[in-house]
Amino acid sequence: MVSTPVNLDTLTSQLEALEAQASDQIRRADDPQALEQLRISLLGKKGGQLSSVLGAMGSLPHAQRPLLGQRANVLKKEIQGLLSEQHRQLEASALNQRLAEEAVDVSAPALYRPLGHAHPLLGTLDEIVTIFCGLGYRVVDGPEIETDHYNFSALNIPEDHPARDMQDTFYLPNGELLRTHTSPVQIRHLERHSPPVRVIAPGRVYRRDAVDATHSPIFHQVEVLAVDEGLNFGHLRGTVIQFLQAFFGELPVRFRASYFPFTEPSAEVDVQWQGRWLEVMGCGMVDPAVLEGLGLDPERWSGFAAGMGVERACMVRHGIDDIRRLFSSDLRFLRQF
Ligand code: 2NM
Repeated sequence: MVSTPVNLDTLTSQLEALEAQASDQIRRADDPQALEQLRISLLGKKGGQLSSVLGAMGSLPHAQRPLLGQRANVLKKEIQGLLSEQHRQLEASALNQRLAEEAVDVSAPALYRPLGHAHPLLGTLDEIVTIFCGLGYRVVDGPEIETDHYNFSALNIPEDHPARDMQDTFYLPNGELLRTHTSPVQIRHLERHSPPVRVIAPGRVYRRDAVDATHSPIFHQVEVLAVDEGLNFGHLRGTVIQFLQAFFGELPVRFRASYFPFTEPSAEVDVQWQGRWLEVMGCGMVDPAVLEGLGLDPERWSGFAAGMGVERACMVRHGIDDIRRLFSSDLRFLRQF
């Protein structure tokens, strides 16, 4: 193989050509792998373009070698500088591109997620239950289909009482009935638990009432019962006032003498709400006949009881003028609560 003649000028111009070519190629390398390939092709120890020029240096006279070596070194540094600057720019633009792709517009409107909430009636029921639980009462429940015994007889309601009439109570073909109050739950509880007893019985009750602004054949009650030694009307009164002021706020409360077959004495309770007296509860001392029917000695045990309509409490509390709104499922109404 005949080697091409080399001299300082040809090698110098090769370096100059390499410099021009390298800076052009480096500027155009548009990804890190291409840039690495380029580095190998320019500066690689074996077969790199700079190494080829330096390899040819061996044919130069000794005196000329340092000069060319120096120029080659300068070029090597320059190429390295260009490579690392281009590398830095590629990294920076890759980062900018990722940031642009992953950008989140925090000002964009959120997806609409409809969020439900308690129906005002159940909200009211929850509050009532929470207040009595705070006073040490337990929640009990029982069947909505009842017998004449639990709904009436055990509560001292006589055979000829109008509440037993077909006009007032829903009877089933088999002689059972839909409970007209939650008192039967308390009778059932007392059959199985000896006093002292403090329970509340919330639940749905049924009466054959024509629907109007204040009546619905299905409504909800909470009944309260305490049986213990030494309970008197003062305990009843204190408990009722405590509850009503927790539920409605610190407003005036009054008791009016009344009558229920299952309590003696009995009272109706009014609260003064926005200047008007409104009846919100019935209550009384459990009639000794009811206790006796359960095998409890009325000389030893006494009890007090109270009952209230949840719809009514809810309506007074929220200023709702028609009970039918509570059963209408009209979202324009329900969303107000
Ligand atoms: C009321 C009013 C007065 C009551 C009585 C009883 C029981 F089971 F102990 F006899 N439970 N609830 C009662 C008493 C209910 O509602 C207006």
